[in-house]
Amino acid sequence: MPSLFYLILYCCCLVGAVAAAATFNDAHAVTTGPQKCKSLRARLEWRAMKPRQKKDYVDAVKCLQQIPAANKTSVTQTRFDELVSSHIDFADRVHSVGQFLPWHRGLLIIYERFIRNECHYKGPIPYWDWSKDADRLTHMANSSIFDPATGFGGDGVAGTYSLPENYNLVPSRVPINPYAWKGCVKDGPFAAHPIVLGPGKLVTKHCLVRDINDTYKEYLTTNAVRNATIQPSFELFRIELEGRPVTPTPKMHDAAHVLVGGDMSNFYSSVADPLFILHHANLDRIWWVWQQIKPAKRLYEITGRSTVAPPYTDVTLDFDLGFGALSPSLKIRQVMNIHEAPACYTYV
Ligand SMILES: *[C@@H]1O[C@H](CO)[C@@H](O)[C@H](O)[C@H]1NC(C)=O
Ligand SMILES: *[C@@H]1O[C@H](CO)[C@@H](O)[C@H](O)[C@H]1NC(C)=O
Ligand SMILES: *[C@@H]1O[C@H](CO)[C@@H](O)[C@H](O)[C@H]1NC(C)=O
Ligand SMILES: *[C@@H]1O[C@H](CO)[C@@H](O)[C@H](O)[C@H]1NC(C)=O
Ligand SMILES: [Cu+2]
Repeated sequence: MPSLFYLILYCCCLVGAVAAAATFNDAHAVTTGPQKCKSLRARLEWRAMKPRQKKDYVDAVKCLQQIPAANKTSVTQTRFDELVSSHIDFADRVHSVGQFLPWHRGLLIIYERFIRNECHYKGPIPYWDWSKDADRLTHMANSSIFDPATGFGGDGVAGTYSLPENYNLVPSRVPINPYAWKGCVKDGPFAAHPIVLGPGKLVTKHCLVRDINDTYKEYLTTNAVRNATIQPSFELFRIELEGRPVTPTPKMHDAAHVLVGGDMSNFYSSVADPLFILHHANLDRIWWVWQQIKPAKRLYEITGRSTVAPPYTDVTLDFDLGFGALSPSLKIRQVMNIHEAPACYTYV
């Protein structure tokens, strides 16, 4: 089982943008106290969204995949690429550590800001509550999240994609799992969009690849969620959710990444699959559920190492998350309470 973990991928983040709240830049003003929100944007489960909202959301993602990068480089052509690139650059530092959840919450906040400010998206950020699917006996690929018309497209088509010959030549702490690249997604809204980043740290133009594997369903059930939310401390909760550095079986973060497979299963470049945002919004929601069980203690509870390798240091609320050229940094303290700016969202 431990070998699974090396193949497993990671995750990421979302952002929930809000309509009328304080702007992101306001929140960056030099200030100490909590930043109030004018209103809270609700994040909804994908299936609770109306057909029109789903279409608008997909259009917003496509918009991000079209508009030019703010800082065009040889590898980042679009705004969407810049999100993928930030995760590739930070992946080794923001998984298996105390800042795992805050960093991904921050990435989603930035993402929401992009689609709202640059793509004029006004609707909710969706999350994918995979437990609704995992609790059933049906195949995961039958979930409506993978529906070509009302979802994100389906499984990869076998034999339509091969990893490049040199896929393991770029040094990476978490190698590409060569057994999770069944084929190109041939239906749904993202079938025609070429991905330029990944797999992993490679830069190769390729189709969106998936390899849906029901083996991981059992780690995504309502019981699995409960096993996390009953944990008494942040560190125990984070490990039960993330499964890192090492747990004997896969945990939810890794399980949904590897269940989808392909791009989504890669530790570095998983943001390339639009489902990344919905998966991380769900993890973020589960963290919020855990925080709300004992808000007085948990709203600002952050513990764990901030470094993956020695010398170890402990994470604090003043830790700078850092997103590279993507965005000004955020301190952990700024993302702990989603009802304060710059977050200003809630889960329903
Ligand atoms: C999956 O969906 C297909 C097509 O709707 C259906 O024929 C099949 O029975 C379903 N199988 C499972 C196990 O969910
Ligand atoms: C699903 O994943 C398991 C565990 O990694 C693996 O043994 C199995 O071959 C995979 N199934 C398919 C159809 O790829
Ligand atoms: C939940 O925790 C129990 C007790 O440790 C364990 O037996 C069970 O396998 C866990 N279930 C999941 C889905 O993680
Ligand atoms: C653009 O990206 C490069 C490479 O990541 C970085 O060195 C530079 O600071 C960035 N420029 C801006 C304006 O963000
Ligand atoms: Cu991640």
